[in-house]
Amino acid sequence: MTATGTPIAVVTGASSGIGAATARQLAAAGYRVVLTARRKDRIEALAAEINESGHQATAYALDVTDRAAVDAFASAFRTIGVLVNNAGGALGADPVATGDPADWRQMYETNVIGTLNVTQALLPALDASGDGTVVVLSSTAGHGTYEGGAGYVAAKNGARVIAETLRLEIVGRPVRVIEIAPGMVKTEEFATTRFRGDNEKAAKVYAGVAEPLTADDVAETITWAVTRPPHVNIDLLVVRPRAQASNTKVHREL
Ligand code: 8X3
Repeated sequence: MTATGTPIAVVTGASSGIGAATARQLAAAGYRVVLTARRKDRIEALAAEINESGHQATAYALDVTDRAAVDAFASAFRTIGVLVNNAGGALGADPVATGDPADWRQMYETNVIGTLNVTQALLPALDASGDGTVVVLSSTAGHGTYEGGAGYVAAKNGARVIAETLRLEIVGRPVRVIEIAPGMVKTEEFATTRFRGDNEKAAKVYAGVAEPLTADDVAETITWAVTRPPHVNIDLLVVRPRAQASNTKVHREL
């Protein structure tokens, strides 16, 4: 708790998409939200928007793969109520035979090492709150593979394993570990980042899908899970659009 008694929620990757939507919703739910991302201008603008709406937010530019920077960030907090490990993403959709190892490495760095860095650094402050919550945004990709997905699937399996293992290791301490695994979510950047700005390829991901999930849909599931009473641990919440029955079975109206 802070001096004013308002619990803090740290959201990584808060500059857009699910992270930004989660920051808005957790702020509305009564948390003082700390927005982190590499792009300072974006998180500062979002923090200003949240503050103007009467809620509380601050922005802190942070690259989750930079451990020294993460440690410096963590040293500013004595207690933290919630950590949402949202920073991550996909790069490329090439088959195993031709995938770029540099893409695989970068996905491991952001999705796995980034989550590890921030979770390790903030765990003492989460513990100190007496009622902490760690959220790991994995993906349905962390629960089943698909052609062209191996690099991302491997990285999201890593994120999933952090959540599962940490929950075992800290049982008895006052910290919950929640994994949220979204399927197809249409955000402004996920697919265009994956395809390095190729809008045509990015559009194909969602082609003919009547209603992919939105960032707000996922932020609602995160906020719901986080705001359950402290003794209730939502271990895993898988959320997909109705049109997506599995990673490889999507209804498209083309
Ligand atoms: C995103 C889901 O299907 O693009 O995390 O791997 S998918």
